[in-house]
Amino acid sequence: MTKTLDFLLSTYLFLSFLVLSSDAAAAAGGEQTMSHGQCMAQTCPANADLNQSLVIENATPTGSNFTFICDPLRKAQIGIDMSTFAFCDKKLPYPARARDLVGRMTLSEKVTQLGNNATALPRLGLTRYDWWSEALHGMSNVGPGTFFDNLVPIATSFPTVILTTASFNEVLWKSIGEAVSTEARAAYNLARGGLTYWSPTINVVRDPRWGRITETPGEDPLVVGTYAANYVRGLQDIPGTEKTADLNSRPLKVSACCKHYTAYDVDNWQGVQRYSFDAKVTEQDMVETFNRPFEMCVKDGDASSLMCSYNRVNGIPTCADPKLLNETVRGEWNLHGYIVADCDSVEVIVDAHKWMNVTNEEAVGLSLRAGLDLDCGVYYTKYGENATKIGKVEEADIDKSLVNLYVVLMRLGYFDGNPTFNNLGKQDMCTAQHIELATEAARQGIVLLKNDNDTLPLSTSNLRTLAVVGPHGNASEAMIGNYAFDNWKPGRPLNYAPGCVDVQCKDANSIPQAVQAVNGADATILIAGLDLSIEAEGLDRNDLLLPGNQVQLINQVVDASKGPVILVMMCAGGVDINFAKNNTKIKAILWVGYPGEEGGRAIADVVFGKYNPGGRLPITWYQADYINNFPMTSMQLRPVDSQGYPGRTYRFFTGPTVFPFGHGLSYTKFAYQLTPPPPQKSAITIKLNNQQHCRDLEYKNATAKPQCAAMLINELQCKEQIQFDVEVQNVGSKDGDEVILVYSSPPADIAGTHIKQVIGFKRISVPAGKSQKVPFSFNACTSLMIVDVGGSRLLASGVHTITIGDGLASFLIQVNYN
Ligand SMILES: *[C@@H]1O[C@H](CO)[C@@H](O)[C@H](O)[C@H]1NC(C)=O
Ligand SMILES: *[C@@H]1O[C@H](CO)[C@@H](O)[C@H](O)[C@H]1NC(C)=O
Ligand SMILES: *[C@@H]1O[C@H](CO)[C@@H](O)[C@H](O)[C@H]1NC(C)=O
Ligand SMILES: *[C@@H]1O[C@H](CO)[C@@H](O)[C@H](O)[C@H]1NC(C)=O
Ligand SMILES: *[C@@H]1O[C@H](CO)[C@@H](O)[C@H](O)[C@H]1NC(C)=O
Ligand SMILES: *[C@@H]1O[C@H](CO)[C@@H](O)[C@H](O)[C@H]1NC(C)=O
Ligand SMILES: *[C@@H]1O[C@H](CO)[C@@H](O)[C@H](O)[C@H]1NC(C)=O
Ligand SMILES: *[C@@H]1O[C@H](CO)[C@@H](O)[C@H](O)[C@H]1NC(C)=O
Ligand SMILES: *[C@@H]1O[C@H](CO)[C@@H](O)[C@H](O)[C@H]1NC(C)=O
Ligand SMILES: CC(=O)N[C@H]1CO[C@H](CO)[C@@H](O)[C@@H]1O
Repeated sequence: MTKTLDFLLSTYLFLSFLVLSSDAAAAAGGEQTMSHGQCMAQTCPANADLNQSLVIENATPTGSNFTFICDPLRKAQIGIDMSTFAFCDKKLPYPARARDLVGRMTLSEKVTQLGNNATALPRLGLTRYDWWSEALHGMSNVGPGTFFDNLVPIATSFPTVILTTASFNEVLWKSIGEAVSTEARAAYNLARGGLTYWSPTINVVRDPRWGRITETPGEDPLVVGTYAANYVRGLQDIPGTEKTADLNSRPLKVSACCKHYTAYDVDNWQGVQRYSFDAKVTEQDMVETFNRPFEMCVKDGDASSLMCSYNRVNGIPTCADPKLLNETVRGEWNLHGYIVADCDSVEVIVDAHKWMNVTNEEAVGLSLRAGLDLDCGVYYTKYGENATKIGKVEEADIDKSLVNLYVVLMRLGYFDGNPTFNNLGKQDMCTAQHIELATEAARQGIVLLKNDNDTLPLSTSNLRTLAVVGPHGNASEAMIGNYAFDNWKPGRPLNYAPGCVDVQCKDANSIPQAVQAVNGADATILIAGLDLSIEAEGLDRNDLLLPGNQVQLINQVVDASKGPVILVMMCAGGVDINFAKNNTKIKAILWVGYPGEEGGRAIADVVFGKYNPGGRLPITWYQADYINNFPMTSMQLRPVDSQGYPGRTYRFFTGPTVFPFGHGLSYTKFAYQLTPPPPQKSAITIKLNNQQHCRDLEYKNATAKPQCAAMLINELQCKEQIQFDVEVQNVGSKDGDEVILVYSSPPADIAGTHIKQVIGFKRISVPAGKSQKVPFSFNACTSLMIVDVGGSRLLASGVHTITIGDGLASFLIQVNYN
């Protein structure tokens, strides 16, 4: 019986995802050309241009007809012996080969290669290449570099990133990247996909109103950066070559891209558009919050691309800012790869920002000089040649950018082939293994927010009638009905009613039907929340409430239910559901994000106890009044006392929440113990030499300030490690997963610091009654770091606190300088 219920629920939800996904596709397609939404296509137009990649039209999955730029066999096809070009000489390093190639081009040929749609240069044996493909949570056809048709109709759609992040499982994050890149390589072999993917989205969620929370790994910079590094490594790394010393020759499976750099998290809020928004950002927030995930994506993930954003930062468009691009990304972080513009962001410099009234040619010149290599759009290709002729562009800047681009294509095997992947084909898309991984990601991400009296999991043995209610099932109604008539065993009805025609729930007319449906049911599952009509790219929220009459629907259904009510919240951003949290008839609440193509199965597994949930919220769920009198456009993370603005994220906000960052329950219970117990206070003593200078810090209590308040981390050796073991015991009666979150807090008297910050985490599985010892090791500089008002990274002296979990264990570390 469980199986039937599972199947019903899965099918029902699967259908709602079809609706969600096609909405996403429509929303993306319907927007201006400058936008690019991320979604999975389930059914796709055949906008086939078979010349986009180097594959012979009827190539087989075995790759027998697979070809590449320098393939000697191309002589028969194009009449050029490619081996006569030095850029095809495998003995030379990639940058030298790329310089040779660029050196053979005329200025106008060069310029044709600077847009995402890089045209063929038959004279040099170059074919057309579209750089724009997307793989946010599975291959997508949003970019023209990838398309689906009868040959490759579909790719595996993993849960949206915010839900996958809630698993707090690094291995899972990387595995998804690996599965996606395998499908991408297979699609490339079949001439349906590119090699360069503009994913992941790694902007920190600063404000709960942001429409793109679904795409991101949440509000903590370290969690976001850790997700980024893992997903990028999953996409890019070829086993055995990860450690290649020369990063300019490190082979790539596909190329990943960290986006959108930086301080980009206002889409369209009360008329403020990302295309003209000027984010006023302090250097402190930049280093500590906005840039940290990008730094980790480039340094730890070795991403081969980074995308600048639409907005300005402190007056300067990010895509034309030499400090942000050339100096920081290329200089300080040492990017090995190319920098790309968000689509048409060079154009918006002129048209939307009207920045310094620059001309088209000047915008192109300033962007190229700042370090922007590739334009997603046509500005570089359209104005690049004239701009050079009139002296707004140095041809040397074009050459440098083209070398960056071709080196990445060479690392991908675009010039020399990559036999490792030749056998990938149709049979590698949507494999049973990938679908299982998508299901597992949803299971691991789902968060149990409330579970009074252990109401979940539902036991099917005494469940005769189940009611499923909620606006998320629009398309599935007929299907559920059919199924119920045809296959549902007599005597065990499933009553389904949406209650509202859609998520916006503008009229209350169909609420009575939902109330009717729960009548007599032994349990009610209420599926509520948001969708892409409420929160999406180009669409920020104005409130944190359930839309329309959803609250009314929920309350009336709850009142009419005789059995327990389970509320399933489908949304990315947090929603104020205090009314439901407080309602004693709503026994359990689950958050399921937007759980991907296998989400229905995962939800059923959790509801009926086949899977014990262990996910944790990667964002704070604020109360609705949090955003009153506080514009989304103020970028500060810290409270602004003079204006009465509260702080943002768990690091800076001390007020009441609906559910805090890191919240998540289990069907079992865990106990923590530090083994062996560390001394009450450990000490790290760092001896300074007389070349080293102490840094001052503002203290709330000046008399508490130590003589040497802090040191610049750059000036320390930073060898000290903080090591401990946590013994996690499953003291309940069910096997389960536990996420162990570790935080540090700085000395209490320092003014203007974070309350606490995540320094690491691990997800483990512990059988009932068993325990597991989990070792942790943290670098003291990285993990106790604070960033001062000028953006310097410091290790402060004084007493720091390490907290494990929600205060389940903690100890102190005294840092001394002498
Ligand atoms: C691909 O290129 C060939 C030769 O250049 C041309 O004949 C054909 O029309 C092109 N196909 C498409 C779909 O553009
Ligand atoms: C790419 O550019 C070529 C011209 O070089 C054009 O024919 C083609 O339509 C463009 N493709 C896309 C997808 O924009
Ligand atoms: C870019 O960085 C390099 C090396 O750090 C520096 O020499 C050059 O002047 C910079 N260019 C611009 C335009 O900032
Ligand atoms: C841009 O041009 C407008 C109209 O000519 C002028 O009012 C404005 O001051 C100019 N802005 C800058 C930054 O030069
Ligand atoms: C480039 O300059 C030429 C000569 O001034 C002009 O005719 C042409 O329209 C310009 N092209 C663009 C795209 O502005
Ligand atoms: C749990 O069940 C007991 C006994 O039925 C009841 O008294 C109590 O109020 C319930 N608690 C909650 C939080 O529902
Ligand atoms: C829901 O279904 C109805 C009837 O089929 C349709 O008119 C309506 O547009 C659908 N709403 C959404 C959001 O798909
Ligand atoms: C929920 O309960 C809390 C604590 O009792 C109370 O402060 C809050 O006002 C209640 N909220 C709602 C929406 O009922
Ligand atoms: C300030 O710090 C000093 C030294 O630690 C301590 O004695 C004093 O009580 C503190 N004052 C306040 C108001 O906390
Ligand atoms: C399977 C397939 O398409 N094979 C083709 C590979 O290319 C050779 C030469 O062009 C053709 O003869 C094969 O039919």
